[in-house]
Amino acid sequence: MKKWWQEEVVYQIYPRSFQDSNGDGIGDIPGIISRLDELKELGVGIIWLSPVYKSPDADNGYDISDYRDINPKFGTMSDMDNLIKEAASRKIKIVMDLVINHTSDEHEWFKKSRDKNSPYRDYYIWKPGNANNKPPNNWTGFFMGSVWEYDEQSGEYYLHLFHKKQPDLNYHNPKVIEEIKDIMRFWLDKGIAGFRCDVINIIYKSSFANGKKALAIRGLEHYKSKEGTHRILRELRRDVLDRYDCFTVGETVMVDLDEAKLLCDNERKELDMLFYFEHLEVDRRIARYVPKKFKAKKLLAVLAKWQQGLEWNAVYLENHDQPRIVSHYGDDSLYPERSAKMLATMQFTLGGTMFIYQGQEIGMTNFDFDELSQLNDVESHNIHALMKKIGIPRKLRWEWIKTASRDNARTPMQWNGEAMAGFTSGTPWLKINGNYQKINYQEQKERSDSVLAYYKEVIAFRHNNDVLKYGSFTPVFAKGSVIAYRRELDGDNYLIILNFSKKPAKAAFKGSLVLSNLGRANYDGKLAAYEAVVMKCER
Ligand code: ISL
Ligand code: CA
Repeated sequence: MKKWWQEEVVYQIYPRSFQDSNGDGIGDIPGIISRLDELKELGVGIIWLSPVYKSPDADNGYDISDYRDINPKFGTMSDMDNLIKEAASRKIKIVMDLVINHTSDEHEWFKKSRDKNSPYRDYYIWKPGNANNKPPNNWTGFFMGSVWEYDEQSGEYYLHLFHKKQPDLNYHNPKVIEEIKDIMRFWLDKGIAGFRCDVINIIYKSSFANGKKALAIRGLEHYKSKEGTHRILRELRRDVLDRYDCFTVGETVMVDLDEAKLLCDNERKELDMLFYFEHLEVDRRIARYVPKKFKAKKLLAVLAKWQQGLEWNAVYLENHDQPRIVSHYGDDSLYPERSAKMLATMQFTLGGTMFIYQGQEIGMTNFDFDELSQLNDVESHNIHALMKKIGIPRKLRWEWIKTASRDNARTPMQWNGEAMAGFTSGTPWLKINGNYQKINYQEQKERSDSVLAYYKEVIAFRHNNDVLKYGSFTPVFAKGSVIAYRRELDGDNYLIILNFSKKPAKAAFKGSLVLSNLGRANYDGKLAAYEAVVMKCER
């Protein structure tokens, strides 16, 4: 059965970088409200808000100190209520980020939990040190280093898979699950339409034994996609989510297809869909920071695997943790607009719910920082320090941080060519990309061959197209930099051909052209640099 959230385009907002309304250099909720019309015009039906809850911002809001309050930097609860209302009046729904693997260490629960005798002690994962009072096991975390932090006050260690200011909740404790249910109800009762569930496949730790040898993230095998997590997801679904008209999309780290199938199989009633990473790691080695050569053929194989493997996909090319797609699989120097449109063509001809990230619709590029000190992201700093420690040469370190830093996607939205790109009247919290006079919303809005215009076109094209939304996916061709795939439903079919290179290429296929990133009227078998064509074919 079709669901409303399968048909909509979801737009991810990273609040601190979207629109500042009061000149403090930090994007905020009133700023978002002031841009709802632009989102409506683009064709967006759902907004996913990265965390706006109260937070000391050790990890930009992914460390929550109060799930029922708003970070004063972003506004107030009444601003939030207003956003939900204003969005609804434009038929836009809001989805919140649900960060429940961990809280902030400044959350009331954790503060109380530091006391061994508190009923909150068991809300988190506390363990005594080993014989020499060294950390309880050898696990290493997502932001590098041991996952254990020693707490003087109680003489024990607590577990944190991320930053030490992000202690992990204890999902062996039923009280924690009840608290989470209440938080979910609180937001659903306000009228939000669902949750993006942060690192949801690692919430349940099934054992605390030492991890096996690993280059990064040692210990993963003890908590990734465990039965305990499946059980909790079903419980949240049964007791809360199924009572509302809402959906969930899980962020599932290092998930493989078999795990993913279990996590979002319709019958099992766990998640509605999930974000996997494999399609963005075609040119990455473990730990995302180490590059390897991009191969279009590999990308097609990965797309085919997930498109065919899951009943329903969550399709995305960017988010706040990833480099900009035009800088990643496109060419942001020679063919910025054309390659951005080629990638838009790819995304919007895949099956699943579409997720785009702020700035993607105008082809924003990676951050042009020229000093490490211009980066804010904790992960970038930690990884850089680690690379230095293990002796990676300066030049390589710089290259890797440049391509993979999470701040690549976090620079402020480029609204116009005026001072501070129309983002703020003050000093932005993170430097604005120097290319804002060339790449900005205002300029593109007025130009019919802009990336923005093309996004509007592909969104509208897809809206009325069941083949693209629900059709089957078949890989057809992969040679050099060119890939082709077919989407088919009830005898109707489309062939999509994409060139991932600045070199022209040939791919002999016939059909009537329905979409082109070069504004072509027909296709003669020859592809220009970064060209994309979509053809309707007879079969
Ligand atoms: O971004 C990553 C790759 O370098 C991941 O390791 C990332 O930390 C992982 O995908 C989990 O991300 C989510 O949870 C984190 C938070 O920092 C990210 O912003 C969030 O998307 C902890 O809450
Ligand atoms: Ca502000």
